[in-house]
Amino acid sequence: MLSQQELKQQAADAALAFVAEVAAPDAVIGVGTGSTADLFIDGLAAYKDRILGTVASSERSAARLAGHGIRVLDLNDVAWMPIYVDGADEIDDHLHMIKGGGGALTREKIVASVAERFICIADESKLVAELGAFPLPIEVIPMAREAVARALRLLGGQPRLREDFVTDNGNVILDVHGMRIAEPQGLEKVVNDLPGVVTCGLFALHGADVALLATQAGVRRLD
Ligand code: ABF
Repeated sequence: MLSQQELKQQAADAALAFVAEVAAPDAVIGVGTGSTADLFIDGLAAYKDRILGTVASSERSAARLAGHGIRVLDLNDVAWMPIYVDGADEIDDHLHMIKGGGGALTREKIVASVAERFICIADESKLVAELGAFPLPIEVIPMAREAVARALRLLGGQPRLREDFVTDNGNVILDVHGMRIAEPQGLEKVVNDLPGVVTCGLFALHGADVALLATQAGVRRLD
């Protein structure tokens, strides 16, 4: 029986096959945040001389990349990003995701938006029939916290301020519990439209292109 850590390692290793495929002197790899992404970063070190560099979705991942001597670039200087590799808190079989448990959702969405393909790496416990058991993280500009929280209650959720947490962008996170997410794309639009919301942790309008889900029987690929 493989542990959850070993499963994460398998998913991270599987993503390295995509790196091998796209590696080129001008290729930039988008790198996510979280414990599975950390394992991917460790494996990416072996490819650092075969790519131009990386763009990180958080200060934390940037530090880990730099620790391996992997070049970290400013997104504004990047012309080509064939893949973005990141974990998820939940993913459904349409490859819609909830992300942001680590609080890096805004930069994750920005970097992912530039990449040609989003490769999601996770153990199979993240695969769900319907998103929403994991509280939906929403990054909010601090002065809008209560106004956004009231609007989220009207949408049927119970927002809770993430205590003692400030995002890399200087904002706060509301974690919304109990929200029914029957239509992830519609809800993503509605929440993103609330004044003061920077980003909603639903990645449904642009979900993953490939999911590599580690199971006891090997890595399952969903496209
Ligand atoms: C991130 O990593 C997040 O958006 C998500 O919160 C998280 C998943 O983390 P882990 O791989 O540690 O389960 O990309």
